[in-house]
Amino acid sequence: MDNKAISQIFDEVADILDILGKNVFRINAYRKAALTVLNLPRDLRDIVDKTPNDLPKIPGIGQGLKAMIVELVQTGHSEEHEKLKKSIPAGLLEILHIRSLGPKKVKLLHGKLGVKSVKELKKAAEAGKIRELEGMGPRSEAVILKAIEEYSTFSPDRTLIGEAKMEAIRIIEYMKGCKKVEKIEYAGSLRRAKETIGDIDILVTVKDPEKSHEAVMEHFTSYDDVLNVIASGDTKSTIMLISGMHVDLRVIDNDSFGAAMHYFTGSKQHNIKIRDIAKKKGLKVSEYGVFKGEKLIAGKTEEDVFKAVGFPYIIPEIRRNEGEIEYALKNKKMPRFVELSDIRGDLHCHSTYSDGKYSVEEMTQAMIAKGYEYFAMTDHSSLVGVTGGMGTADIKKQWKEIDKLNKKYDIKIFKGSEVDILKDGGLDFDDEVLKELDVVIIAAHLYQRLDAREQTERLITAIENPYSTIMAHPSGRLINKRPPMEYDVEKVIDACADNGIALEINANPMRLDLIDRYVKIARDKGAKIAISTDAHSPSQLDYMEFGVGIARRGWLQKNDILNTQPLSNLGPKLFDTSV
Ligand code: DGT
Ligand code: CA
Ligand code: CA
Repeated sequence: MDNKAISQIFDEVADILDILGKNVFRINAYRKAALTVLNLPRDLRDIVDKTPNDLPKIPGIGQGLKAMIVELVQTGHSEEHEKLKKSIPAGLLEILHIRSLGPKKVKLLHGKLGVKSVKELKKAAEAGKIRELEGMGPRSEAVILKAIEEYSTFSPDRTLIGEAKMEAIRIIEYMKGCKKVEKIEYAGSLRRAKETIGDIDILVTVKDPEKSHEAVMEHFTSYDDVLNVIASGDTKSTIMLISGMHVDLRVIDNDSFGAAMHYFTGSKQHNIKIRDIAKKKGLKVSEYGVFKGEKLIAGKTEEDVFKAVGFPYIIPEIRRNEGEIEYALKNKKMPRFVELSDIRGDLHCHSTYSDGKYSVEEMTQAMIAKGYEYFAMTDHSSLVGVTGGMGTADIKKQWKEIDKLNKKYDIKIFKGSEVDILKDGGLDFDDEVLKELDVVIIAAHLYQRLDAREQTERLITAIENPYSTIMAHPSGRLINKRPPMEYDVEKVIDACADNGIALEINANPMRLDLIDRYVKIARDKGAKIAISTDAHSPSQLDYMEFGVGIARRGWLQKNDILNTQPLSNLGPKLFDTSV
């Protein structure tokens, strides 16, 4: 169990205590501990296992909670937590996921109306019962109904790709510790770079197939983070991790590995279509290979499989039966899609000048460590008050710092800002500041719930501002947490294309915004794309791979993207360019 999981449990305990109306100090102790644990630079597993004497040194966490940390690390659960969970209806914790509802309101709804689940909540709201409660009214009732509707579009049982990828890498590293394992790869939706992942699919080949299956499966089911072994067989096992994720492991024959990779990478729709086309040619495609009659004619590699059925290699990210098969048949050759190694800079990041945790110099060094030629320093403007943005004096101070760093280091730092879009479409810096900036990222953090017509107009006004350069996270959604803003997306993309504004693919796994479908539309309409991490710390620069995944899902090639260009193509101001 990692720090994040432990932090979530502390938060959940605080929520339950809050719903139960328990002592505020106790509730706050859990809340504070949740934050401390989340921001801890060291992994708690490491501390508990290797240097338990460091545990008492963590500030702000009492004795009892430290014991709970040890219990969580060593057993994967806590008795106190389990006991508390049983003391309230399970549906109440689910209601907490609905926007606008915290523990206090959940307690009220449960206490006064007997609401125990999202379904019952909806019924109560529709019956007009919520408006009658103290502190509520017709407006809060309408907000709750809208929030329930949003919630129904989320899939809370799916994991964000960032988290799933980390779990997959960890378990693959662990499996490599088993001497019998030869090849090991992940397949499924993770390989297709889908934004959320149902379960992780891992395929292996083994040495001495006759007698190794058992050892490999034994190793797999003994993994540290296993909560349950769901199924355990000779060629396939499924485990459930402490994080709640399921992992399938399959042992595959060497001669079938490519066919199995193709089959288990999916998508299912893609597989079905390929199989149908093969059938018309008198071939049979399965997870074991491509067969002509009884004879295996391909299976070792995915390339072989595609070739045997008459296809060029199709990258996993676009295997969705959404035109890739027709394209491949018609053109006999696929485009070369953008790759992570094509990225030469990052055009959106934060420092201590706004809500980042690291100085401009530390971010600069991190960008250099990534091997980048350039990056844009883009702290928030002041309107995002909660996060502490920059006023005019702050940004001028930052420019001086950037000038110095540009001399000191061998990387180009663009002066930028993530400038908030005001309600009327104006921007949150004066022109005097905007005209000095190399990169003006326009971002709608506030007023996300205007009606669609007003929102479209507002965004287009900001896009038409002559100083704007990139539109940040265009939909504003947070996956499984906040729905996208409502507006006419195609009109906004047209405005970006017409005004030379790049649309951002925000690579943060919580956002992945623009979505793949609109990436493709933006490209077709001739708009530029920037893939940016929006990093608030050096480690978040690694998010770039998820942004590139979305770009590939949207069929982008290197030259569709701004930050694949060499600095010499970008000019002193980012947009003196015709990429
Ligand atoms: P997920 O786990 O929901 O995020 O999505 P996937 O695509 O990883 O789906 P999963 O784990 O159920 O199965 C992995 C792949 O196996 C899937 O993408 C395609 C293949 N597959 C699974 N079931 C079938 C099936 O009934 N027919 C065909 N043709 N392929 C299947
Ligand atoms: Ca899967
Ligand atoms: Ca699966």
